[in-house]
Amino acid sequence: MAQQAFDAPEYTASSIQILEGLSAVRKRPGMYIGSTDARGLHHLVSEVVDNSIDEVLAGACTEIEVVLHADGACSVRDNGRGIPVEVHPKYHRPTLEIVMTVLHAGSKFDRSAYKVSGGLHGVGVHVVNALSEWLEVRVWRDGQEYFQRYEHGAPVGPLATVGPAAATGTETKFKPDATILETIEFDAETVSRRLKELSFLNPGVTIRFRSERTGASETYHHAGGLSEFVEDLNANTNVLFRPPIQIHAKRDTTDIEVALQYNDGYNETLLAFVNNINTVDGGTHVVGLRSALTRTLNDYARQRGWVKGDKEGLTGEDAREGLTAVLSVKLLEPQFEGQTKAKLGNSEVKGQVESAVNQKLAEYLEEHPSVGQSLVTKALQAAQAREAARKARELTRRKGLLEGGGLPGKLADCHSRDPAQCELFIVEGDSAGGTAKQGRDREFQAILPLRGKILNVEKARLDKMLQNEHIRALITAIGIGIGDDQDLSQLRYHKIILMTDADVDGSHIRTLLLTLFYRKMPALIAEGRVYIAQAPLYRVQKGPKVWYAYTDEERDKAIAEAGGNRGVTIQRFKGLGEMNAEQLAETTMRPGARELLRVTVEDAARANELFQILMGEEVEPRRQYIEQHAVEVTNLDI
Ligand code: 0RA
Repeated sequence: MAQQAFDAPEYTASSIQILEGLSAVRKRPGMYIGSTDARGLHHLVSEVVDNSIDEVLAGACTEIEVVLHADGACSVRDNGRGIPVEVHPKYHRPTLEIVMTVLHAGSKFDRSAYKVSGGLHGVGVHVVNALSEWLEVRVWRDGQEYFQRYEHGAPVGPLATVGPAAATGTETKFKPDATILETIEFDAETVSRRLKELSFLNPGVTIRFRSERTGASETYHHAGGLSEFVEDLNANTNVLFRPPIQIHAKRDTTDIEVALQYNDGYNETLLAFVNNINTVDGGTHVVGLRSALTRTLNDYARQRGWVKGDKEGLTGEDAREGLTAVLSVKLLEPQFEGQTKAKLGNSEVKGQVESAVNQKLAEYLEEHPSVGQSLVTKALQAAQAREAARKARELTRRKGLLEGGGLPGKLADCHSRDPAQCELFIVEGDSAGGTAKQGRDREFQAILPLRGKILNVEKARLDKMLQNEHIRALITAIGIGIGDDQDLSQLRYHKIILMTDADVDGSHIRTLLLTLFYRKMPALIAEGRVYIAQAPLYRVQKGPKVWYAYTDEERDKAIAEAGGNRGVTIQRFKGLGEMNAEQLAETTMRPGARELLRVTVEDAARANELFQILMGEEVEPRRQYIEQHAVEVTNLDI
C-alpha cells in the first residue's frame, strides 16, 4: 500500500477511555440523539452538517455538499480548514482521531463563539461515529490528504496520509448502525429541507444536496438570508408590503436577527432559531418578539389616535394575524428545555429581543407610514372579528344549553364517558356514516357523518366559521372549544379518526378537516389525537379464504397466495359505501384488525406550505403540490 501510517495504534489508558466513551453512547443512544427513530437518525446528519456550519460561522468555509448514497451511507463535505491532524497534547493521538472518538474534543478547538450547549445539539461527531456501522473521514490540509476508517466507532486502522492535496476541507461519510437505530433509511426530503433552512440562516454558504436513491439534486444559496426565508414562506400568499422588514441588532453578546412580513390571510407563521437550531417549542426569544410586536403596534396606533386612550387596544393575536416571521438569535450559552430540547430557557433573552424589536420596528414604522397604516388597519379588523367571534361563541353555547347537552343531532355518540376509551369517527357522507354506525362498537366508538364540503377555514375568520353547521357540529362533538378559549381537558374522545373515501373528494375533505384542526385546534395534532383510517382497496376471495388489500401490491400478493387467478374473485371498493358494516368494521374500524395513520406536524414550515398551497389562492402550485406529495402522516400500528 502506498499509504504512510501515523504511529501504529497501541493499547493505552487513553484508548481504553475512548472505548468506554463509545460504549456509553451505544448503550444509551437516546441520551445523545434524543431517540433511535427517524428523528434520531436525521439528527446524525444534522450533527455532521452542523460541524461544517461551525466552520462557516468561523468564516473559513463557503461550500458544503451532502450526498445520500445508494448504499445507504451519507457524506458531508466542506471546504473549511480541515479537522486538525497533529498529535493531540493530552491523548498523544492525532486530533482527528480524538474528535472522532472522544466526548468533546476540547476547548482549544472551539471554532465559533456561538457554540451550542445543553441538550441534544452539538453532542459531537464522535456520537455519529459510535452509532455508525462504519465511518470514513477524509481531511485535506497542509497540502496532504488524510484518511481514516472506523467501525462501530473504533478506528480500524491508523490515520493515513494518502497523497498530496491542493485545497483544504473535510469529508465525513457514515453508514448508520442498523443494530442500534430503528430505521437507517434517510428521507431525502427531510434532509433537503433542513439544508435549505440552513442556507437561509447562513447566507454566505452554498449547500449542495444530492440523493443517489431518489435522484433529487438541489443547490441552496440564499444571499438574502432571513428576508429571503420570509419571502419563500409567503410565496403563495398576497403580501401587504415588500420587502420584509429586517432587524439586526446586538444586545450584550446576543446577536438578534428578525425578518417579518404580513399577508392578507389570518394565520401566524413564526419560525424561531437559536444558534441555527429550530426551536419549535418557542421560548424566551419568541416571547420577547411577540410582546414587542404587540407593544409597538399599540403605541403606534395610539399615537395616531387610531386606538383611543381608554380603549383596551390590540391583543397579541390581533397584532399577529397574517404575520410571517423568522427570528434567529445567536447566544453564547443557550439553555434548551423540554423533552425534545426545542425551547429556549435563557430568561435574559426575552428582554434583549424585546428591546431590539421595539426600537427597530418603531423606527421602521416611522419611516414607512403607509405600511404602518395597513398593519394597524389589519390588526383592528382582527380585533373586530375577535369580538364578533366571542359573541357567536356565546350564542352557540347558550343555544347548546337550551337544546339540552348541545350535542349535534347527527352525532351517534358512544356509551362510554371515559374519553381515554372513546373514539370519534368523522365519516364522509351519510351513507358511509350509516354503515359505520352499524359496524361500530357502540360502547366506545362514536360516528359523526359529514355531508358535502365543509368550509375552507384558511380563507375564513373565526366568526364566519362558527356560522357553519358542520364546523359547529364538529366543535361541539370534540368538546375542547376553538380559538383562544380552548380546554384540552374537555376533550371527549382521545382518538379522532378521519374516515374518507380514497378518491379526490375524500382527500379534499380530509385536507379541509386537517386544516381546521391544524389552524384552529393545533393542540389536537400536537398531542397526536388525530388519525386517518385506512380502508382497503380490494377484497380477494378464493373459496372460504378472504384477503383485504390496501395497495395494488398487496392485491397481487394475495392473488399469488391464493394460487393464481383461477377461482379467485376480486372486488374493488370504490368508496367506503361499497363495504357492508361487517367488512368496514373488520378492515377499518376494529382495534387489532385495523391500521390507523397518526397525523403529525413535524415541521411548521412544511405544514404551513402544504396548507397554504392546498388552501390558498393560487391554483397552479396547488396542482403541482398534489401531484408531488401526499398528506404527511407516519405509520402507526394500532
Ligand atoms: C477544530 C479546529 C479547526 C477546525 C476544525 C476543528 C474543523 C472541524 C470540522 C468538522 C467538519 N468540518 C470541519 N472543519 C474544521 C481549526 C483548525 C485551524 O485553525 O486550521
